[in-house]
Amino acid sequence: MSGYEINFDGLVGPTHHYAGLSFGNEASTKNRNHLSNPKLAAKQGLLKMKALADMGMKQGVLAPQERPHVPSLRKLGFGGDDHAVITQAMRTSPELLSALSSASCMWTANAATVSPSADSADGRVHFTAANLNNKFHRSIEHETTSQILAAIFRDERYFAHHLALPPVALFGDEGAANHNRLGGPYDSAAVQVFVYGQQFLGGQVAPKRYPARQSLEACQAVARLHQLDSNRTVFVQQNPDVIDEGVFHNDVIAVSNQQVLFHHQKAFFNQAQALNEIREKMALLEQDLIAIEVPDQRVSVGDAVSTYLFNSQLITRPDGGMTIVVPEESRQTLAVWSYLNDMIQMGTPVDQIKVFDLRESMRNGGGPACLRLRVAVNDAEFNAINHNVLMNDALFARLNTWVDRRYRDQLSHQDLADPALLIESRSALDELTQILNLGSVYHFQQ
Ligand code: SUG
Repeated sequence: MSGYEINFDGLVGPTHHYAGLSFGNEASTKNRNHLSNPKLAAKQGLLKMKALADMGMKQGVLAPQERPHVPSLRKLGFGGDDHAVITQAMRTSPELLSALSSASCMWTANAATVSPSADSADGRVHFTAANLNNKFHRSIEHETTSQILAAIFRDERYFAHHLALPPVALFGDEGAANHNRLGGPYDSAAVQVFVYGQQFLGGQVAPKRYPARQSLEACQAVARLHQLDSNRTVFVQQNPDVIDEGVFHNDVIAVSNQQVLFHHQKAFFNQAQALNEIREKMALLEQDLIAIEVPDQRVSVGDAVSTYLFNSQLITRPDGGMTIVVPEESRQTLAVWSYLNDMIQMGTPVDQIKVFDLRESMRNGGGPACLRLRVAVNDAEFNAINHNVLMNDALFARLNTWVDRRYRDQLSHQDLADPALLIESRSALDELTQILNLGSVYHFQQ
């Protein structure tokens, strides 16, 4: 098989905590104010990255961003030196300090939408940073995300970077969490499937209880920027009823890899029609869709949301078989675990299950798939990226030691105002910049 899929996982930042910031994401709401363990969170993530690298997968690391984000606090009127900014924010608006301290950039599925070069008219890999406009704490991520991506994918002959879309609901964009790609080899043309929550101009159907974060208008803009071919692009509406049950991103109810689309019976609006369009467009590329549809009777939407069965990663191993990477919560729920064990006997390419403990991230609504951004590349593109971010034994050991030395094993809301935390986080990122050779992506003063 030619081409590679590289999974870029977000390294959890030193201020990881539970702030209840994401209305519509039930884990985030439920775990508000629980004590967090940033050190454990980072190590759980690193273990997943290392395990995939050990399986022969290409695995990258995306660096966390500076938090608390003092420049944003200053924009909101908090003044004085950095310490004064933080203590003043804690005194007058602890919620704002918490939002601007969120380590949410760890969920790199929301960092950007990525289109491989085989799909784009100019033959380059296109990246559009997601504006994450629906949630204030995430809306500040895209600027640094763009810089980090540009520091990894530097060569303009191969890589094209687009700024985030205008930050309004009409163009609400949550990146690759609402984007699937169906086809054959990673470096051949495939069908890109954009899943939106709501059409804002002239749309009829929308969720009632929770927000639709992704708009059709954003999907269309990204498809234009990435120069995609309309014969190989599909726009599908997510079922608004499942958004109202806590499916805040499409990757909580569906995941794809090559020809396989693993999804719940209630994932999409007009599901049969959506699958037909995908199937027909794949046929133009001489590819057959393998749709694994999970009946509601076997796994309810509620169980899908609480176990993150669909927030799994489907990866193609070097031997050609596929492994499904699920969080421990999927093993803990009988209906889900029994479905998974039946699924690997169904004769589809998915024939192996791997389970990871990602509890620290899961408690904020982030499973295995949320933690990674997929970038499909050919050989020349692979050689052109910054290889210092690729996981191997040496990087794993270095990052583990870095986490051990730099991270706290407990963090409460009160701790966010601790001036020592700001200093610790900045010096940790400073060292990380050198480990990953990222140049000057952070702009703080040491
Ligand atoms: O955007 N949680 C993230 C989880 C993102 C999951 N990503 C994907 N499904 N791809 C979100 O809702 C919670 C932060 C807090 O409440 O402290 C948060 O931002």
